[in-house]
Amino acid sequence: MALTVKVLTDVLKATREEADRLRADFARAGTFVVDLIGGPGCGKTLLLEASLPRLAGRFRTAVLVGDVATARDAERLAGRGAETFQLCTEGACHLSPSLVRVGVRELGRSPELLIIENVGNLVCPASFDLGEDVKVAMSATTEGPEKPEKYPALFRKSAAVILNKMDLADALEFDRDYYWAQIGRINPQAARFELSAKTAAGLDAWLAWLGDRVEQKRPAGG
Ligand SMILES: Nc1nc2c(ncn2[C@@H]2O[C@H](COP(=O)(O)OP(=O)(O)OP(=O)(O)O)[C@@H](O)[C@H]2O)c(=O)[nH]1
Ligand SMILES: [Mg+2]
Repeated sequence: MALTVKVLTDVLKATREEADRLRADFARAGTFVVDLIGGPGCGKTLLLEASLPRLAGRFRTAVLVGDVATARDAERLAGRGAETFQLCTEGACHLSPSLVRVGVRELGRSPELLIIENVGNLVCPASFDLGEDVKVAMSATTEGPEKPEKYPALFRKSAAVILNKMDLADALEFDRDYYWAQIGRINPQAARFELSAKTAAGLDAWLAWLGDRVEQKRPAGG
């Protein structure tokens, strides 16, 4: 039993150390890193499909897309101005810093903005540091309004919260006040965005927030 605990401890320590190394490398390169986390199908990839053409014109942008299997999301994001690599976890329900390292090694010149689309999951990805600057929590009106209360760790750790599929909110009788009241209790400092990745409504505010953060980290003269 004691041996099992020691092995587990060492694994977690190695994971933390790899995240620290990634963070140091990103700091040296002036790369702003977003860990985008949300449940399966909340619209992470569609948001990136809509965002990349506008971000890529402004910043050297790269994307690492995490999924248990398939390269479908990376295929959807191809040709949108950002270097994109698919990371397959082959069963794991979250990305690890060591798998992110594999993706980072594939990147060409250091990006100014790196977006990591994590595996669709509201629980496990919240517990893993990938060396990112910010986690961004995403949920959708189709998932119901109680997600922040039921999965508080993710919403507590995130610098921004995106509520997607607002184009469906009326049909679903989605209770927006209830949704944001939970965020107000769990993480009142979080930036809040309501948008539709499908219609692009609300996209400007999200891109402005993100762009400001990338600018702040960009090396002088970069
Ligand atoms: N109506 C509507 N549909 C959306 C919106 N955003 C995404 N969708 C649809 O929702 C489905 C899932 O979207 P994805 O972008 O694949 O979701 P995801 O979060 O990347 O999913 P995983 O990578 O599997 O976790 C697709 O059919 C999208 O077209 C939206 O704002 N409005
Ligand atoms: Mg996706």
